[in-house]
Formats: sequence, C-alpha cells, structure tokens
Amino acid sequence: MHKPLSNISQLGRRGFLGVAGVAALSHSLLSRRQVVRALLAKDRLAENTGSSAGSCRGLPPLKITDVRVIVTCPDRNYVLVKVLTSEPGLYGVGDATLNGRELAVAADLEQHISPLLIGRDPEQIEDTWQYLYRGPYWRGGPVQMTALAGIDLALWDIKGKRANMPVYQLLGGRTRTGALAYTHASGRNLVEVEGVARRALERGFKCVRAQVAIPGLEGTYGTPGNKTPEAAAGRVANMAELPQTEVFEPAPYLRAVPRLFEYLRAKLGPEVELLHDCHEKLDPIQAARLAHDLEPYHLFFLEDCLRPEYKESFRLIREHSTTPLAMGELFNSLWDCVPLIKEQLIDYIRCDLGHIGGITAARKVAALAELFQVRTAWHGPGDIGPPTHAANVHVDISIPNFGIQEMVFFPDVTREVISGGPEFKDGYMNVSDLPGLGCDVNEEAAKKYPYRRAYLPTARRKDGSVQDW
Ligand code: CS2
Ligand code: MG
Repeated sequence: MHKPLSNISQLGRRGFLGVAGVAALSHSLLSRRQVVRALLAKDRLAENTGSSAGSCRGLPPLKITDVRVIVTCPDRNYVLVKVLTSEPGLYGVGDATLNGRELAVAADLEQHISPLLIGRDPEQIEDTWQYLYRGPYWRGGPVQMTALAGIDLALWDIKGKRANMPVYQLLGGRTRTGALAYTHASGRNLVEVEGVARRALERGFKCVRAQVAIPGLEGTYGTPGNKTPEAAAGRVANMAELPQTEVFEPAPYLRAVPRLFEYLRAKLGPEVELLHDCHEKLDPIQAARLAHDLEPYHLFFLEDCLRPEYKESFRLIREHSTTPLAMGELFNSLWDCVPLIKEQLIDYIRCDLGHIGGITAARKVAALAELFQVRTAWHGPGDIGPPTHAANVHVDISIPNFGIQEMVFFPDVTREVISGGPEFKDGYMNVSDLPGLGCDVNEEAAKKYPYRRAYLPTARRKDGSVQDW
C-alpha cells in the first residue's frame, strides 16, 4: 500500500510545491469561507445582543440614541421614561413610578440603566429585559423592577409604532371587546360608601371596591380621612412630606368589614360585583376568619389578605372559605407568583405591571396563571401613571384568562402632562388603535410641576408596634 509515497518522489519537488500551493490556496479559500461564515455568525450574534441589522422588513437598523427620565408632579409624583431612537420622531414612552421612592428609580434609570441602552436595538425587548434583570447580578426589588418596567413599556411602544400596530395586536390580538373594570368606593361610614358606590354604578361601573373607615381607628387604608370621597377616589388620601402614622387594630376591622358588605348587599342587591382590599394587614387566622365571614356576600374577590412574605398561609384561608382571593401588587418578581398560582391558592393574580418588569413580565405571569385557571386583576391605582394603565389594558384584552381591571380617572392636570391612555365606557376599559401604547408625554408641561417629596402613610398598633399600612 505505500505506493503513494513513491509517487510523491516521482512528482519531484515542483510537483510537491504544486500540491502545497493548492493546499495553501484551498486553506486560504477555506479560511475565507470561514471568515465569511464567522462574519455572518457575528451578525447573527450582534442581532441577538441588541444591535441588529434592521429586523423590520426594509427598515434601517434601529438604535437607541437617548433615554430621558422625566420626574413631574402634576397632582402627584410620576417618573416617566422617553426612549429616543435613530429614526427621527420615533420614541417610546414608559412609566417608572414607584410611590414614595420616585427619585431612587429615576437615579437607577439615569445613572445605571441609560448608559447600557445607548446604541442598542430597541426591538430586542426580551433580550433587553434579560440583560437589565440578570445583567446587574443584583436582581429584583421594587426600585430595579420599576425602572425595568419603564424601559420595557417604552420598547413595546416603539415596536408598536414601528409596526404601526397597537401593542395588543403584537400580543396576539383581541380576546375580548373590552376589559371589565372596577373603581373605588370609600367612605367614613356605611351611608357614605353606599353613596359613592351608587354614583359609580350610575357612571356605568358593574364592579365596585368598598372600603370604610373603622370606628375608633385613626385613618384606615383606602378611606378618605378628612377628605370627601370624590377628592380621595383612587388616590392615596394623604400623601405627606413625612409619613403620617395611622392606627390599626384587627379586631374592630374584622367586625366592621362583614357589616359593610351585609349593608351594601342589602342596599345594592345581589347583582353588583363587590370587592375589598385588606391591604396586607391580617395574620393568617384573622384572614381565614374574614374570608369565611364574607362568604354570604359573594365578593368578586378579597384582596391582599396577607403580607407578601407569607404565601404558604393562603392554605389556611382556603381551608376555611370559598371567598375568591386576589394577591400580588407587592410582588416584584415573576417567581413570587409561582407558588400561589401553581397550588391555586388564589383566584386572581394582582401584580403591578409597573413594579414587576412591564409587559414582558406580565404576559409570562398571565401565561402561567392560564395553566392553573387563575385569572388576572392587574394593580391599577392612581399612583401609577397612564402608560402603565394603558399597558394593563393592552395585556387584558389580548389574554384568555383576564379577570378584572382596577382603574382610576386621572385629573386634567395629569392629562396635560401625560396624554392618551385607556378609556372607560359602560363598565369596561379599552385602548385606542393608535400604534404603540397610545400615550404621550408633554415635557414642557412636565417641567411646570416639579417633584415634591411625598410619603405613603405608615401604620402602628395601639401598643405602638409597627403594623402594615
Ligand atoms: C391599593 C393601592 O389599589 C390598590 O389595590 O393597594 O392603592 C396601593 O395602596 C397604592 O398603590 C400604594 O402606593
Ligand atoms: Mg391593593
């Protein structure tokens, strides 16, 4: 078999150089092909790490050119995000408002997040989410997740505008004609709550959350304090330069709340959907007792009975009542939602899109919840901005397991700064078919209302110990 060697010697040196030459040539050809392949791969990699080669058909590649953080206080503090792009006039608006910690979020956005985004492709929403969530190594928490949510909303807004579609179309299109909404009816006594609830029903609401001041207790969450119900509707009645301290005792609360719903059912009848927010105030057995005592009044749901740290205690409530349960506005991570959903210990997941990482996070929570027949009831109070309310409804009308949407009406002064957002009609919320989220921010108007430091109230028991507000 060793013939070939002799062939080589027969070829002589020229022949050998010839072969060597061909080998070198094919090698260089090879390496050139490898170079081209490597270049293409690099392109793909670049594409997958935030700098793309124009992902929308025929459109030039897009880059983030600036991130503006707008802190303003028309009637309360908001932190808005404006993500500008290399396409003239194309920008995204997001909301990164975290009540009582606004400047911490603004600083995170300005000092830490914005530098990371300049030059990236805004179309790479999921990659940017992962990069901003896992990239900092230290992950989660209300400040970072609110900052991430602000960016996430702005990127979905850009993608919708570029695709010339409302965001709900990007999320798979409509699953319903509108999102059933609820509003707040709070009062200093039963008659006042009934009055506010009746006015809400006249306005078209089919669902009302009822909160009443507890006799003998100074200030109770969700009640107007010394303001009229209208002035306090949907707003935190007493934001203050320094936290005001309310006094809470579970015993009078556990007596007063069932009386409230007995009264409202007697006055308003069986049709109207009624909800109540415990606001994370109770110990497990107290929550079980309340849920049990409220059974005869068929609440749509009882919200946030327990503190977010005590998820396993929902089992105790389940053991003692069939009152539907909602939980989640204080969750800051997708993973916070898993145990309650997986074990069906709640019926409604109530995350705040603005504090859990935006639309990208919410649609994953909704998908998980769908698998366990849990419905959504995203947080929608007055201390998150219209862009988050818009995002709520874009997700609500594009998922199969929507439950209900909390909403508030924003005063004109806020609308002067932040236009657009979902509209209320005959009991339902809806968004426009404008491309993107459908909101815009007026930076000049925002400048007219500088930030004012404000704190949420805190609470203590009568013995002076700290209590959840
Ligand atoms: C409440 C909120 O609407 C709700 O369900 O829990 O109003 C909450 O108190 C505020 O967002 C706190 O900032
Ligand atoms: Mg709540």
